[in-house]
Amino acid sequence: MTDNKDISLKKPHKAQDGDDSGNDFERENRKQAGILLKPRPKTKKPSMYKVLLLNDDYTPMEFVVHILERFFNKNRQEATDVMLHVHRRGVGLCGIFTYEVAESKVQQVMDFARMNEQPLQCTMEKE
Ligand code: TYC
Repeated sequence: MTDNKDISLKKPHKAQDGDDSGNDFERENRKQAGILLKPRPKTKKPSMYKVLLLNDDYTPMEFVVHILERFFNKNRQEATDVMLHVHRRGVGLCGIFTYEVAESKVQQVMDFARMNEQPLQCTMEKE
């Protein structure tokens, strides 16, 4: 048995794209009115992760620009802007991805830096 007191304690359902099934309160009211409810889609938006580059005193600027073009599909101007941001501020955003993609980008950058004997560091954090 569900009444409004129970459902008010739950996190309200947030409608996503293609979900016209309404929030918990609307659904409860429709149910009470005897309206047949469409089941909610059981899809969830994935958590997203920022991939960040860290500054250091040794990695050449041109190498960092190359990384941003090669692994983050930036054009030369975008790559240069991000690189200079990292150089000046210490950290900068390369892109935002699902967990698996972010993890793979970090691994590719770290492998490529190590292969080229550069100390460049790349990390990810939950958005
Ligand atoms: N600070 C480096 C230099 O002066 C350039 C650099 C930029 C290094 C960004 C790392 O993520 C980085 N050569």
